[in-house]
Order: sequence, then structure tokens, then C-alpha cells
Amino acid sequence: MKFMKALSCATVLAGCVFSSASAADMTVGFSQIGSESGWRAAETTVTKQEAEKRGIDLKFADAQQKQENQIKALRSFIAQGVDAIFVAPVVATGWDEVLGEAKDASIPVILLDRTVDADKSLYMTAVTSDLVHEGNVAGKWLVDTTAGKPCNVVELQGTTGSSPAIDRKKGFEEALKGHDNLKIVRSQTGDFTRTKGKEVMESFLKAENGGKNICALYAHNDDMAVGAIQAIKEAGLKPGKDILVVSIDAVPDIFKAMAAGEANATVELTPNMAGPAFDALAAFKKDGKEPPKWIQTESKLYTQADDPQKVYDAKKGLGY
Ligand code: GYE
Repeated sequence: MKFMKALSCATVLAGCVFSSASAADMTVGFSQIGSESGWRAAETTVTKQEAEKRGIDLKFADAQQKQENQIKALRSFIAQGVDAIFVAPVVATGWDEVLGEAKDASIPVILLDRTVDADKSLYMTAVTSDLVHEGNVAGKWLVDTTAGKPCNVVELQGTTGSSPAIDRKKGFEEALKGHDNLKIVRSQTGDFTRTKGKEVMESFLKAENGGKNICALYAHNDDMAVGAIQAIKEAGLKPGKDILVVSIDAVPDIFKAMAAGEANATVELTPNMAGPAFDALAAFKKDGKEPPKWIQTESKLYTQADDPQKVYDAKKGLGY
């Protein structure tokens, strides 16, 4: 509980001696969305590793994709008097009340990999990629690759109402502006999962002349793309050739598909959002230093030209 004293000092601002104890006396509650994708599972693994490295007691709650379970978990963490809360918010809205309760309890909240539509004073910082930029990078890759040739695009969106689904769509559409050869003819949520991604792609293929009208797939994450690749193959078409495949996350399995020529490009999202979050928390605990409201992680484009087998082998051990 030493951290709480330090926190109250920070709130009082002047004349406080901040806790000199290490992070080892810190307890952090982590409300995780679930394990809908390979990337999410890796984020959970890495978060636990990062807590272990710092001797932090991590209380983990899996919400099974339900916001009400996340809100319950946050209330339980507040009741337990944890030193801080991490949350990956499944959707962007509906957080004001519970974040207000955490603020009233002087418990700092850090958002991981997704953002919320709430007053920024209700959380300490958000550790996320630039989700709009990711969609933009994917769109620009498709613009360059099609080089003016007519191309009907189908889109597998992430979880409805989540900040990545909203922002990745926005960024992709911005990139396509002014390139009338590219048309998004179908767009539907695949909820970031392989199963749903396959199912929705099957419906797109059926609706678009068995897939012959489709030139490219943009999936908001690799797991939906991997599911869709299966559907494209089962429809007798060659993914990566008959239908270009571009997605986001850069999980190992998309590199396996790339190495087989079945996927074309992905935008990397690090699963290590917790490292920067724990560092920001430690700096605040030590001397009350508030982090910026956004700690941005890198986004890097990978294509088949980047030795996908080598990238697959390198990524395999990193929590996936
Ligand atoms: O791309 C996906 C996961 O919130 C940005 O959530 C994250 C997304 C990620 O389901 O694989």
C-alpha cells in the first residue's frame, strides 16, 4: 500500500517524500479482453512476463470479450485497493462511471492497445499504436500494389465499437481516397477471430461470383485474414494471388502464410504494451512524474520481400 501514500503525496503535490520502495511492493489489476486472437494471447503472456521481471503482483481477469465483465473486474480491483489498474477496453464507450470510481479511489488507470471515448483525466495514459496510421499503411500498400488497376476490396472489420475497428477502417479509407480503381464492395465485422473471419469471407465469396469479383481482402487483424485464407482456398482460389491479402498485427502465422505465398502484407503491432505501461507507473510512483496521455508504439509494414520464414522463426518465441 506504500504506493497509495506516494500517490496521495503526488495529489497533494508539494512537501511529500515519495515511496522509495521498488515496484516489488506494487499490485496491479489487469482486465484483459479475452483471447480472441493470437496477438491478444501474446499480449497476455508478455504482460505477465513484464510483471514477473519487475516483481509486481499482477491480478489477472479475463473478460471473455464482455464489457460488463471488465467493469466488474475494475470494481473488484478498486475494492482490493490495488496500486494501479491496466485495462484493454473491449469497446470505446461506457467507461466514464467506473473510471470515475477508480479516480475517486486515487488508483491510476492505464489503457492498453485500445482507447476509450472518455475524458482523458479519467486515465493516466494509453499505450497503443496509431490505429488510424495502421489502416493507412495497409491502404497505401494496396494502392501501390494495384497501381491504378481496377480492384474490388472486401473488408473484415474488428470488434464492432472497438477503437481499432473504428480507426483502422478510417485510416484505410483515407488511403484509398482519390484512387477510384479501388472500391470497398463488402465490409463486415469478423470480431478479430479466425472462425468469424472464415465465416464472413465465405459469405463474401458467395456474394461476389464465387470470389471472381474480389481482387483484395483487407482484414483488421491477421487472425481474421488467416481464417479468410482458408475460405479462399476452399473456394478453389489462390489467396495472395487471385485475392491479395493485407492485414495487421504481424503474428507468426501470417508470416507462415506469406512464406507460402498466401498472404501479401501485414502491419506490425507489438504485444508488449505492458512494458512501457509498467515503466510509466514506476516513474510516477518514484517521483510523481505523470506520463504523456498517449505512449505510442511503432507500426512497421512487412511484405513477402521481408523473408517471412525468417521473421516467423524469430517471432515464434516472443510470447505467441
Ligand atoms: O489487432 C487484435 C486484437 O486491440 C489492437 O485486438 C488490438 C487488436 C488486435 O483482437 O488481434
